[in-house]
Amino acid sequence: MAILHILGDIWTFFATYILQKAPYMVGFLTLLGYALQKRKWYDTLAGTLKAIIGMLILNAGSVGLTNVFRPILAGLKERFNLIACVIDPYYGQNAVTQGVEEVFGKSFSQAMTLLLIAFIVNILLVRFNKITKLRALFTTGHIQVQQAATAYWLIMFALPGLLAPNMNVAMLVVMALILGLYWAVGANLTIKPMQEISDGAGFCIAHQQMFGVALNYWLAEKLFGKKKRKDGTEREVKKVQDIELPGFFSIFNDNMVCTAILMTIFFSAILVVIGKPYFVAQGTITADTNFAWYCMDTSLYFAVYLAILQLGVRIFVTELTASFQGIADKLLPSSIPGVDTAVCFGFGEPNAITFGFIAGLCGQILAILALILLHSPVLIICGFVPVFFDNGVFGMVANEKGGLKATIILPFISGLCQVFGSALIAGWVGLAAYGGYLGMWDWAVV
Ligand code: ASC
Repeated sequence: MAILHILGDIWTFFATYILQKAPYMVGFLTLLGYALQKRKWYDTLAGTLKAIIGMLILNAGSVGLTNVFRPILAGLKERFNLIACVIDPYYGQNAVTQGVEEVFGKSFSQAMTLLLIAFIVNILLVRFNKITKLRALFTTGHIQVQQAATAYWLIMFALPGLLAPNMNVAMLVVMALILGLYWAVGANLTIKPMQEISDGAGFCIAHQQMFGVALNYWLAEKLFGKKKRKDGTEREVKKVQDIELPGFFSIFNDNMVCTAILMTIFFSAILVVIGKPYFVAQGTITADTNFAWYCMDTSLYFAVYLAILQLGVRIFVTELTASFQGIADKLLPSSIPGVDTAVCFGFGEPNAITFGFIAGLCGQILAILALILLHSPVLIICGFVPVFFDNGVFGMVANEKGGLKATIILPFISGLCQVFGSALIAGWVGLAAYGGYLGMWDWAVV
């Protein structure tokens, strides 16, 4: 019995501090990979530390972006007293935790067990990749927790038969199979696009828009990519980086400057709509703060955190992919690590991220206006995470395959889909009543 107790404690520790914390999960995999390659202990230590620190830096960038810009978008809801559902992973998780007992009479305490079984399903699917053809291993625990929460709700809604008291085990097994399959298949779909963007860096995406990445990559090539015309000439693909802007506009070729200027215009407009009194009431600024300066200062942080995030990627990706060879050679043949979507922001054309974000935000705002005009019973508020992390990566793959036009049009359409899809699902399954829905592309559309 004591041994079971100890094993239980080890599992709880692993689940809490490693599996759910992406930097330490990546560190753990790096350690394991180098150990399997029998590297010298001090090289293993150095590589593991770099992997963890690189991921922590990436996190600092992505948390910074989210912390500064999420309250601004959510501020629209409070400022105008809207009863609306915010599409954001954290609001979504909150909504599930709050409502699940009331609606289904179940608590979410089985989440960790669900996570473990689903992760094992993912590992098995990859282990037997000769049959399954699936090679991607999920390493992003915080994403797995958010998805486990939303999947828990959606599956109970769709299969109410599983709610019977004697169906507990069946319910967990069904959920774990569906989630584990989604992780393995979804991440696998991103292998080709990510190899192309990163010149074969050896990772894929384990996040919340994997089907979206595959679809946008495919659409960009089909609709905007290179094509032989009837007269034998080839349709040119003009990528974001191919555009030589003249005079003053040439400063937009520099990603930091481009991001800073565009975000200052966009976020200042939103901040002005919300108005200074709201931020004074929130205690963010005082009555004598110069509001124009505040708008500029806040907006510039977009470029700052994006640069931090990209630095983190450069530090950890090499370590993870070099060490993962050990895992792919010894434990899971031909496997590839699936990482946070922000990792691809360290590769490819950085301005494509900014364009994708802005186009996606325009799509979302237009869709929200349509919901208001059509008197939709569910109103949606943009969440920063879906609008930025989904559409940023869509912009990137669209640019790679279809150039500038694809970089603007595809994320714009994605923005529409995120809002309309989330309004439909969140309203239908009853999550909108609890104020939030996950809202990331796969979970709004697929
Ligand atoms: C998400 C989520 C985050 C971000 C982050 C992006 O879906 O929950 O915290 O995206 O993973 O780097």
